[in-house]
Amino acid sequence: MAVSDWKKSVVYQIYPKSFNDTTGNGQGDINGIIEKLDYLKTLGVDYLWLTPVYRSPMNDNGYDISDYYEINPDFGTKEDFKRLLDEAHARGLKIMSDIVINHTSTDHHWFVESRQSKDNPYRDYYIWKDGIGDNPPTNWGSKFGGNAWQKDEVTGQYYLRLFDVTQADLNWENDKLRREIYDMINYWIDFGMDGFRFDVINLISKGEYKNSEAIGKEFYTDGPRVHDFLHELNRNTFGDRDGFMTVGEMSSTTLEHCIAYTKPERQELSSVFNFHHLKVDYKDGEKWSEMPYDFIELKNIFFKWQIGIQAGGGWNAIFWCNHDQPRVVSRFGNDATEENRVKSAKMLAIALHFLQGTPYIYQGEEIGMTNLYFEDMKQYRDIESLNAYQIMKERGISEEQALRILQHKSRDNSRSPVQWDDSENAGFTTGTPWIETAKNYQTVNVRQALADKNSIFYTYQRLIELRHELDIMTYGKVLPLLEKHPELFAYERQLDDQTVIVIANFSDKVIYVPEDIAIDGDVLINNYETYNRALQPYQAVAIRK
Ligand code: TEU
Repeated sequence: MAVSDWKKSVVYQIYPKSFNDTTGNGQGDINGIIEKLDYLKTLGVDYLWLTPVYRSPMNDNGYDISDYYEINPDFGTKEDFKRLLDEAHARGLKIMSDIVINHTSTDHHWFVESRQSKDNPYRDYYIWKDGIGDNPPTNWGSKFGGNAWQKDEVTGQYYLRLFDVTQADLNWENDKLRREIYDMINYWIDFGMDGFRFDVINLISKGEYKNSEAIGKEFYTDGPRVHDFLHELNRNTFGDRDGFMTVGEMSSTTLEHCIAYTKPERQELSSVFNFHHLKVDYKDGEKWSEMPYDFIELKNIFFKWQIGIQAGGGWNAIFWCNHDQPRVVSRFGNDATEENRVKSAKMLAIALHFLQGTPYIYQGEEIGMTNLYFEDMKQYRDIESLNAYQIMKERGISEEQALRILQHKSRDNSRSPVQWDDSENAGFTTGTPWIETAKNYQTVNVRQALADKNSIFYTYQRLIELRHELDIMTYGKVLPLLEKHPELFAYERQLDDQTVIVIANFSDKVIYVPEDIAIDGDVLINNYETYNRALQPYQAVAIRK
């Protein structure tokens, strides 16, 4: 059922390169998405978020755009994209496009022009600075390793690149550049788009260019004009379009800024992604490390943001996984046995989907796809992972440990082909996939999931139905329970005279629910046949009281 209230919507994220290949070239494409629209309609989602399909050299799989107005031929034509919009709309599905306006590919004609000379009309579309002696303008670090400034021989100046050397940061202080961005956004809105995900959008306002005690985040994260720029973007593009949903990806942000980004009266964004909960297995904040995840910290972060955003009148995305994160069932669940994989995947879904916010389901999460456990560096494709491997070795980490860390943290874990069935390459392609398919595709696949009424798929389908039906899931007050309990994730939602309680056992042991927690009521969803105070391993239950 199409929901009129966007706050009751559920979003499904598609990474087109790994979703479904209809040409046999080993890469997913737009026609492959069209082929699966009925499957997504069966799941019950409302929006489809496509990661970038614009023209790109694909150094960062599309997050390095070289032409905002053209579709990457690897994915298809603009006519294919228009047909996807039409076919989705015919099914009551909406399309949210991922747009990268913090940086472009260095292949973009703006950058090709900009680097020609210091007085080129496009020079100021990017951030060029003189070095200091033989050193870069500042000591900032790139998120993909190395210094954040790249020296360009043509003029001898450095350009800022917070990500890869082939991703040059745009200069949002330039009014003409901003106008070009707004014109492009309006082009795609007029084309039929229903929403945007804005990549690293809280990095667009760079503050002072000074040396940092760390890697420089403090100067450009949630920068001095970021809210002005977002308000101007809103007013010049999607702001007055009813039902148009936007979500900003916020790198290393704060609760206060996220409330400001999403309070409707500020006319900035509808919602935001933040990632604090996905750093609880970073040792001393270092992603490329080994550490069991901190369950109490995970709960603390969830509840801090749930209560803070709700009190502040903002709106959050709620999610476990995306194309940059490892598979959630391997990370916070248990993929060691088939029974634990299924039980813990359902538990994680139930624990998340009763929270307040817009739920995002990453492709394959609905069937419990797992990490890949690659054993050879030749299997990896992700630029961040390949850079990280070199950096870990330079830090003295052994090849064996670096490979083990990648097995748990690499973005490639979520970028393997969607497992459609048990045929070769899991039905993803008739060719050679651009990245290997997970070994377990013969048992973990969509066809098996649809045929099994007890599969993870039907847990997600039921949770989406409940989100559409029950106002309490969208508007209910969030009350944490058992915040310091070492195994149970529990909370209540309250709306008018209704209460829903959710209790999830994150452990592989039988855990007893304390007597002061009332668990009587009618079961909305349960990943076991029955429930009582002795919750079974990975049992989750939602009860309406
Ligand atoms: O990611 C933002 C970002 O900060 C990434 O470094 C990501 O959080 C990190 O890889 C997690 O370990 C966005 C896109 O989602 C990502 O795919 C792009 O590579 C990045 O921006 C640059 O556009």
